[in-house]
Amino acid sequence: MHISTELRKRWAEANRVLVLTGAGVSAESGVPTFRGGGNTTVWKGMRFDVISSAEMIERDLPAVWEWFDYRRGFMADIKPNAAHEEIARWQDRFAEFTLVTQNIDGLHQKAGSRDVIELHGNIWRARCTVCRFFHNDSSDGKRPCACLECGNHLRPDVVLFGEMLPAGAFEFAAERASRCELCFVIGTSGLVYPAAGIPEIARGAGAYVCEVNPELTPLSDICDEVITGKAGEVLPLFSR
Ligand code: BV8
Ligand code: ZN
Repeated sequence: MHISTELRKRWAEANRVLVLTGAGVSAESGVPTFRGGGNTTVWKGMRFDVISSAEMIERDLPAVWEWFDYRRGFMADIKPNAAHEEIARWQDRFAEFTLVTQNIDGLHQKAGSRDVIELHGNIWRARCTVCRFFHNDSSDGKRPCACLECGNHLRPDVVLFGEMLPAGAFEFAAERASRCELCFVIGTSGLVYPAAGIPEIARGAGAYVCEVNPELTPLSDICDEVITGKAGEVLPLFSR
């Protein structure tokens, strides 16, 4: 687990830095990863991109809630790890720092990160299937059984497979990626799009791209540097 002098130099001189995270950054907090994006069977023999899909909301919303309530159950008392804490420190170190996550667990925010771009939503929020009502139940953990505005069904405020990302979220992340000098790709298998396209945009715009992951991924080839290791062990090395 080594940080090159090249990376240390760029780290010391950078003003505009972007970080993209995936499930791997929460693995050391006890959140199971998806082991390779959509086609893993995760729930009652159903593939991830089936139970977490737009079609399933239409076909069987209670089943979708069952799946998300199960995950909320074990996510309720998980804590941020050293990787989340280190990334939170970076936001005040660089003139322009952008944190983009695919994670819906809210651990970056729990670690103190502000303005987190949640590309795939947040498991602690619910929204109405008809009107624009939102309910953030990270406060009391209880979710109303129907929309308090119009009485229609609520659904998890997460982006499911086949659904568009939150308006402007990807565009803002892509814009920041196109002007960053240093881009970190931490704990993602790089299989789910358009999120996996962000490091490609940064690379295309001349940024130095560094991957932190115990394994190689499809994104490793576009990286200037690959640090093979766990995020919770590698990231704190930067502030040492
Ligand atoms: C869309 C929320 C437009 C829900 C999620 C282009 C090409 C191919 C397919 C597509 C394409 N464009 C669109 C698609 C379809 C699809 C897609 O990408 N499919 C994949 C499976 C091929 N994309 C979509 O549907 C997206 N929407 O494109 O809209 C549109 C709209 C209508 C019609 C057409 C187009 C929406 C995708 C978002 C889906 N929602 N999550 C929920 O959680 O239930 S995705 C979810 O899975 C996560 O958010 C994340 O994105 C992904 C899991 O990936 P990772 O986070 O990387 O986790 P994974 O387990 O795979 O890997 C973990 C990594 O960590 C590993 O590499 C491991 O080695 C490493 N690791 C382990 N421990 C550690 C570690 N690293 C560091 N430290 C450690 N300790
Ligand atoms: Zn409503």
